[in-house]
Amino acid sequence: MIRKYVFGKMIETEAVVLQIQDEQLSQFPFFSTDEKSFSLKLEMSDKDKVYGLGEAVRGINKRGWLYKSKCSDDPSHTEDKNSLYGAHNFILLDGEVKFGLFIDYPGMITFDVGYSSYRELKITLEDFNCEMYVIEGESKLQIVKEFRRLIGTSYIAPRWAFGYGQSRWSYMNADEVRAVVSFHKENQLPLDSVYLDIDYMERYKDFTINQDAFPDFQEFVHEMKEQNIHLIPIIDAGVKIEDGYDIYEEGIRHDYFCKKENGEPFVAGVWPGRVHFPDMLHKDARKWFGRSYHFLLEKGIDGFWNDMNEPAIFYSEERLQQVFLQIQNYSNQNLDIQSFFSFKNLVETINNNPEDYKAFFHEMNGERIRHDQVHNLYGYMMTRAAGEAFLELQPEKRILLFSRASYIGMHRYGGIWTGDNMSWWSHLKLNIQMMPSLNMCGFLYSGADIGGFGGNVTEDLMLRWLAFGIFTPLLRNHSAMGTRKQELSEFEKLPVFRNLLQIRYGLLPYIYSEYMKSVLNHEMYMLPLSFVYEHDERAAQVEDQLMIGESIMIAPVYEQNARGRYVYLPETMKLIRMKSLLDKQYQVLEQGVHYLECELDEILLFLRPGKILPLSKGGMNMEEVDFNDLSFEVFGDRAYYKLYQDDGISKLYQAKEEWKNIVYENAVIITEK
Ligand code: MIG
Repeated sequence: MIRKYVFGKMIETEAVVLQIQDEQLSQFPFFSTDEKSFSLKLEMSDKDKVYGLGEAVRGINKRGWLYKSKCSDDPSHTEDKNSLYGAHNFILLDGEVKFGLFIDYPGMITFDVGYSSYRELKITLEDFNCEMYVIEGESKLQIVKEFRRLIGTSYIAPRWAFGYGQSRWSYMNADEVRAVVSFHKENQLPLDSVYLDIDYMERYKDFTINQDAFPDFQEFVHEMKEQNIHLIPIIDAGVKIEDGYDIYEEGIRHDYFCKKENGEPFVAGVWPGRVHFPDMLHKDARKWFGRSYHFLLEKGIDGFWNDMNEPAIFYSEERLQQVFLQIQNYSNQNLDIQSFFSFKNLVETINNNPEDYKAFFHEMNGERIRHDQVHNLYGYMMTRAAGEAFLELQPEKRILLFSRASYIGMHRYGGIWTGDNMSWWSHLKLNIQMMPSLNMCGFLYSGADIGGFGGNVTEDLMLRWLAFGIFTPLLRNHSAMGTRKQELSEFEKLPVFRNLLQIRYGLLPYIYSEYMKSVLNHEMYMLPLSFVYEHDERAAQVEDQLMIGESIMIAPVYEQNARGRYVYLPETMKLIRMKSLLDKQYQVLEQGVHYLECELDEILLFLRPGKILPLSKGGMNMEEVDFNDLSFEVFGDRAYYKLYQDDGISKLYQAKEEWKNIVYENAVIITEK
């Protein structure tokens, strides 16, 4: 049951796909306003839990903290923060009353989830123009399904994008990429893709190639394809200002860049130096920017990651000038301590400064709108630009696409990665806790930088992170310039990494089937336990185990030096302790809490009663995985599984979709169509 309430006149976000009649505002269940803002208040009981909010810090139950929906380029994902890169305005209250609430509003929202007062949920918007959807259902999962039906089917990634991807900021030339690929091949480490970070471009200009580093790019893409490796280039939001650069000149000629109040294009500084931001919210500009991906598509590229699209601003021309002026003033004074700190602050607040986001404008359907009012749509619309262009340019094929900034609605065009995390144990835990919240909001194809982006990884952290990462749809090892190298070639325990990746490729028939089911049925691929065991109070306390699809539960180890952990089983399950696809040990465990050992070279999988886990024999890349040569793990005398398969690359209507019933009875497995 979905109820829609319309307040004022919202700037259209196209987050929602269902047409719903709006209700009388007098029926709206919670509401309070003051002069300056628009806020909803709701009393919570002590036991109520709050889920949702997608990409956010802290636990699965969001209660007790304050979150702001404001796409932010902030590489420090510590628990004192309020915003990350995405703005996902869906929350689900689970208590005496149970409902979901989606606030469709492109500006900033504050979700005070029992932070100011533990018993109060308070949501504040900067103005009155928004649409709200109140969603009721029998269970949390039912509410999520309704919500997802409202916002439309999630993006479907090509199947090869479920393979292992290796990334680094940056592989500087073709030979560095070749070295990564040969190392994986020589050491029997599966690999499906290598990512190209900003240095593949000519001076960071979108839709160009650095000719010195990649002399014949098209040929190189081809060479990699022959080895079943997909190259995935990055695309940044800002377009370099440079005479003679076609994208810049086209943008100027057609007037497609965001403008300042005085009508001149807004200038920001990012990686390419001075840039203009394409007006992704302007229909024609969006079409133009999307079509520009053609430059790479025609060279055989079939995947992209969109970065810096909050949009990130290192500096604006105006701010820089102001700061320089003020610094001159300071330099003539004898600084007292107060002015020392304001001087320091002056420089530290140059990047991503809130004032700069008020200094440029979009044109949406002929109307001029100041950026801060629609801030959370920018990354969404950049990714939509690409997604819509792919539909036009390569209508038959799935193209890999994911973004850093996002808003609900973008989930129909691409996935996300969770940005610049650190090589910290706490960020492995954050990854575990964030995944189900992303799933609630429709971002099914998602994942974190495995091993951590910033900081220096250690072998044990890498092993534990990969042991979790093999369950996330996007499985990518990425790390920042200047950090310790993080490719698997850097580690001593190669055989263990090999086994972990082999397990991933073994699990692929299941992972892909469950992912596709969650797309097609508006369900979740990674779930908190309490979304499956709805009335189990104990399960609702568990924040570090997840259900993966319908057959299994996982309990990752995420603490340094831990050689095991406590695991809660909501029902009797069959533990499969895996060291490799061939080395498995089984143990039936009763409902309740168990301390289980888990060494660095193994993973723990828990199979539910009556369920089946299909496994392939693995492979060195997706092409080698035989999705028809399966073995089955079974728990119980009778068990059942519905397996989804398709060709993994065509758009759905021609992807040769197939459902197979796998039935286990009287000790035999039968597969039927
Ligand atoms: O300001 O392209 O999140 O994945 O490696 C940093 C360089 C810009 C941020 C992305 C990261 C990428 C990096 N980018």
